[in-house]
Parts: sequence; C-alpha cells; structure tokens
Amino acid sequence: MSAKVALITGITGQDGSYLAELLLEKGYTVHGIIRRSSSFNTGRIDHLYHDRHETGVKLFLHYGDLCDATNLISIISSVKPDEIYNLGAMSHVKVSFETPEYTVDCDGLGVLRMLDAIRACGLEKKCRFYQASTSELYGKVREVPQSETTPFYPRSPYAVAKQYAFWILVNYREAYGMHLTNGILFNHESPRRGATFVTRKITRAVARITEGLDKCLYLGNIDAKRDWGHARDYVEGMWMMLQHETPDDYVLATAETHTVREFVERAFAHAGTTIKWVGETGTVNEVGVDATDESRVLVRIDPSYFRPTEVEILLGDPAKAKRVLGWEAKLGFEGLVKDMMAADLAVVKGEKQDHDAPRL
Ligand code: NDP
Ligand code: GDR
Repeated sequence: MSAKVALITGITGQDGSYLAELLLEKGYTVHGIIRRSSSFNTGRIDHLYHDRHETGVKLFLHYGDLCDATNLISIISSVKPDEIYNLGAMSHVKVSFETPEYTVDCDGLGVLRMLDAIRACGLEKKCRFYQASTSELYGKVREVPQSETTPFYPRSPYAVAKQYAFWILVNYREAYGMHLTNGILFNHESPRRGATFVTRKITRAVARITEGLDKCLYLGNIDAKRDWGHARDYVEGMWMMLQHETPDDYVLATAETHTVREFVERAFAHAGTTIKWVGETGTVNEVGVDATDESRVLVRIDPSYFRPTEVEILLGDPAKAKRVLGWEAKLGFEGLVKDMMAADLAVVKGEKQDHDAPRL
C-alpha cells in the first residue's frame, strides 16, 4: 500500500510542527499550507524541511490562506489528501476582540471553505478531516468538568467563530456522510508555544529574569484556571481520531486544573526562586516578590491584559477519548512546567534555538 498523504493547515504553528513530525515518522507524505510573510515564519518546521529538488522528500509546502477559497480548492485538488488536519487559525483569544471580523473569516468561514473544497474536488468519500475545536467553546462554564455533552457558551469572538466551525462540521458530517471529526482540545503548551500565550510568556520571562535580562513579568488575570497538557501528546490524539472508522467529537484534556498564579509559582521554583504574593489578592495592587528579598518585585498586574469577557475555569473530562481511542495525556502540569522552563533557560543561555523567535 502506498504511503498516506496528509494536508496540514497551520503547519507553521505549535501543533502543526509537532503533527508534521509525528506523521513523517509514521511514513506519511505531508503537505502543509503556509502564509506568505515578509519575514520567515517557518522556524518551527525548518528542521523537517528539505529542498524539493532533493530525493526522498516527504514534506511539501504550499502558499495559501484559509480566507482564499480558490487557493484551497487548487491545493486540495492537486494534493488529493487522505487526511486533512485543519489547525490554521487566528488562535489568540485576546487578539480576537481586536480583530473579530478577520477571526470569524479565518476560524469560522475558513472551515466551511475547507469542507466545500473537499466536496468540490470530489473527495468527500476518500478524505478524512480533523477540525481544531477548543475548550473555549465552554466559555462561561456551567458544568465542571466539561465533557462532549457539556453545553457551549462562548465568551470571545474567537470562541464564537470556533462554535460556528464546530457545528458546520457536524452538519456536513450528517448531511453528506463525510468523515469529519472535532477534537475539543483543552489548552496544550510546549517550548514551541507562541510567546504571547500565558504559559510561554511566563517561562520566557522567568528565564530572562533569572539570567538578569529582565526585571519584572506583567500579567493580567492570574486567577484564571486552565487544564494544561503538552502539545506533543495532543497531536497524537488528533491522529488517533482520524484512524477510527467512525467520525465523532472528542475532548482531549489532562483532567487537572491550575491557576495562572500556580504556573508562575512553579516556573519560578524551577529557576530556584520562591514567589510570595503581597497586597490585595486579585487586584492591580497585588505583586509577586522574591520571598528571600521582598524588595525585588518580580510579578505585577497590568489590566491591559484583562479580557472584556473571561473564561474563569476549564477542566476537561477526557474519559471518552480514553475509552474509544485509548488516548491519555502522558505529561501533566508539573512535567509541562519543567519541560518549558528547561527549554527557555537553555534559549536564554544561548544553548538552544528559540523556535518562536523571528530570524534574520
Ligand atoms: P498557533 O497560533 O501556534 O498556529 C496557528 C497556525 O495557523 C499558524 O501556522 C498560522 O500561520 C496559521 N494561520 C493563521 N491564520 C491563517 C490563515 N488565515 N490561513 C492559513 N493559516 C493561518 O496555534 P496552535 O498550534 O496552538 O493551535 C492549532 C489550532 O488548534 C488552532 O486552530 C487553535 O485555535 C486550536 N486550538 C489550540 C489549542 C492550544 O491550546 N494550543 C487548544 C484548542 C484549540 P503563521 O505561522 O503564518 O501565523
Ligand atoms: P487561552 O490561552 O485564552 O486559554 O487560549 P492564554 O494562554 O492566552 O490565556 C490563558 C489564561 O491566562 C490569562 N492571562 C493571560 N493570558 C495571556 N495571553 N497573557 C497574559 O499576560 C495573561 N495574564 C493572564 C488569560 O486571561 C486566560 O485566562 C488558548 C489558545 O491556544 C486558544 O487558541 C485555545 O483554543 C485555548 O487555549 C484552549
């Protein structure tokens, strides 16, 4: 049997890079859609890429955009993928309040364009499709933990766009009998996480403060709770979903929740510093100081990072994924913080490349 062909949108992102690695290891031919950019945006996949003029090349990149239907049809008709992983998105919740229209176009309509492109190419019976759905759909939480049956209440333009994507996928699955699956993934992080998401922002800052390059970390709501896993585990879950004969929707999570405050404490602890919180809890007057020298203020609250509407607590119940797919998160909170801190300390010391940093 010839090797399977996969197409990944968002291949230059955190998840896309881990998924491309996994599929190449499994012998797939992998095609990825990248956006034209005035600076390099392929830092996370450079280690996988070989010039297409070489022999045995298994990774191919195509310029494209989820907002451009003709382009998507043209790529899908030439690649004829067995599996599509739709990871491309404007994925930052706070930024979606500033660019709501674009976010809906890319994250909501983009999915419709992909599904219609598969149909336009006559691939609806051959091609399996994974949609990067999200725990943000639960938003204003009315049930803890959250599972596949928990009602949605999205709290940002990003989440509302992803809710449209979720339901258009379910509709096309029922209407046209296509193999379409929503992975409702809770937060997953890694050393390749974008630097403006809170976990990576913390580990980079703690590494830089530890090495004397920065003085203070500025954060928004440190009492938000998240169910944080490792991206490497979650991309394996995406693949497992598409190997199942029946398409369905699955939650992937660790079943543990922690505050941003705890993440800060653990990250500093890995660098040898104990944080003590001083001032009125949960207000802009609260600061995190070095417990051995309280004059050193290491964490401050900046209200500009607050969101107009916040998701206070996410805690996933991944029982269905375990039962049906045999998937489980291997790395929990402690292991994740350790992995990210080790990587960022190595980057700051110049021992390792920062995948997320722009290159000259
Ligand atoms: P990233 O932000 O790291 O990556 C997003 C990717 O989408 C990048 O490759 C980006 O390209 C690409 N992209 C952005 N806009 C477009 C567009 N208009 N057309 C085509 N591609 C585009 O996200 P993650 O890897 O963390 O997440 C992957 C997916 O999973 C996203 O859809 C996200 O919403 C979703 N998700 C993520 C979770 C998480 O915790 N990480 C949890 C649940 C869902 P470029 O590099 O050029 O910017
Ligand atoms: P999230 O991730 O919104 O959950 O979306 P993010 O890391 O941005 O925020 C997590 C929580 O931390 C609080 N927070 C801050 N967040 C950021 N970015 N910067 C700060 O300075 C800061 N201070 C506190 C936030 O308010 C929030 O409560 C991620 C994305 O990957 C989505 O694409 C994905 O769908 C969801 O996870 C599941």
